[in-house]
Amino acid sequence: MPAQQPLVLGESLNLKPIADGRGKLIAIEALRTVPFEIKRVYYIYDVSDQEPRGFHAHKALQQLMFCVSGHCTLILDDGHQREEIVLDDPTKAVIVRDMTWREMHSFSDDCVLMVLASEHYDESDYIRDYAEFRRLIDVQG
Ligand code: T46
Repeated sequence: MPAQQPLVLGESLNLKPIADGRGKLIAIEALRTVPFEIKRVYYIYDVSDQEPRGFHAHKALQQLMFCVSGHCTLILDDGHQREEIVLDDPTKAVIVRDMTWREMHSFSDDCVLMVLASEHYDESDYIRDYAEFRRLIDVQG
C-alpha cells in the first residue's frame, strides 16, 4: 500500500480492510469511523476525458472521500494554502471539512470516487465562486 501523505487541510483516514481467503471488506460506521452522521452517499464515475470537477466549497458540510476503484487527484484549499492528495487506494480516505475549496482532477477511466456526506444535498450550501470563497475566509479571520 502506498505511504500516507501527511495532510494539512484534509484529515487522512486509513480505512482498515478485513481480509480473509475470499477478499477484503471495509466497513465505515457513522460516529465511529467518521466523526459525523452520514446523511447522504454519492459516487462519481465514468468521468469523460478526465474532465475536472468540484471547484467549490461548502458552508457547513463534512465529507469522507475515497476511490473504491481507480484514482483521482483531490486539491484542497483553505484560502491560505493548497494541498494535493492522490486518492488511489480504497483504504486511503480523506475527511474534507466545511469552508475548504475542493477540485478533483485526473480521473482514471476506472475511477469511482465515493463520498459520504454529513448533510442532505442543498445547493444553497455551495460556494461556487472562488473570489466569494476568499472573501468569506477573510471575513471569518
Ligand atoms: C463535492 C464533490 C466532491 C444532486 O442532485 N445531489 C447530490 O447529492 C449531489 C452531490 C449533486 N447533485 C446534482 C447537482 C448538480 O446538478 O448533481 C449535479 C452535479 O453536481 P456538482 O456539479 O456539484 O458535482 P461535482 O462533482 O462538481 O461536486 C460533487 C459534490 O456536489 C460536492 O459536494 O464536494 O463532488
